[in-house]
Amino acid sequence: MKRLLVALLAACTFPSPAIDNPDCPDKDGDGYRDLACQPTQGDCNDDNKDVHPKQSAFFDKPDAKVGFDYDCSGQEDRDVYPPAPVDCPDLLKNPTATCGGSGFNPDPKCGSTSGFKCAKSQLSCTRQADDTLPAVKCH
Ligand SMILES: [Ca+2]
Ligand SMILES: [Ca+2]
Repeated sequence: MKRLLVALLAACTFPSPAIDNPDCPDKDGDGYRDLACQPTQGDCNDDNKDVHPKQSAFFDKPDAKVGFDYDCSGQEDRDVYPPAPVDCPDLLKNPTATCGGSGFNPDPKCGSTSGFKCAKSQLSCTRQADDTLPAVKCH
C-alpha cells in the first residue's frame, strides 16, 4: 500500500509556479508576461506595450483596460504636475495683491484639462474656467 501511494504521488504532476513560465506570452513585446501567468510583476494589460510594471512615463489618456494605472500598481499615480495653485486673492481685503495665476483645484482627476485661472472682475478676483492647461498625467 505504501508503494502504491508513493507511485501515485510520483505520477502526479503539480502545476509549476506561474512566475517566469516560458509558455506564457508577452503579446505586446514590452518584456512582461500577462498577469495571469506572472502574478508578481506581471503585465496588467498585455495588449498595450505602454502598460507594464515599472512604467515610469505618465499619460494623459486612460488605457482601455486599466484606465490610468499604466504601471500596474493597482492605483492611479499622478504626476507631480500640476502644482496646487494659490487661492485667488481677495482684492477687497488686499487691494495691492495681483490677480493672476492658474491651475487645478486640489486633487484633480487624471486626464483632466479643465483648470481655472484667477481673473479680475470689477473689484474682485475670481476663479474662471481655463481649458488651456495641459492634461493631468498619471500612471
Ligand atoms: Ca507584455
Ligand atoms: Ca499606478
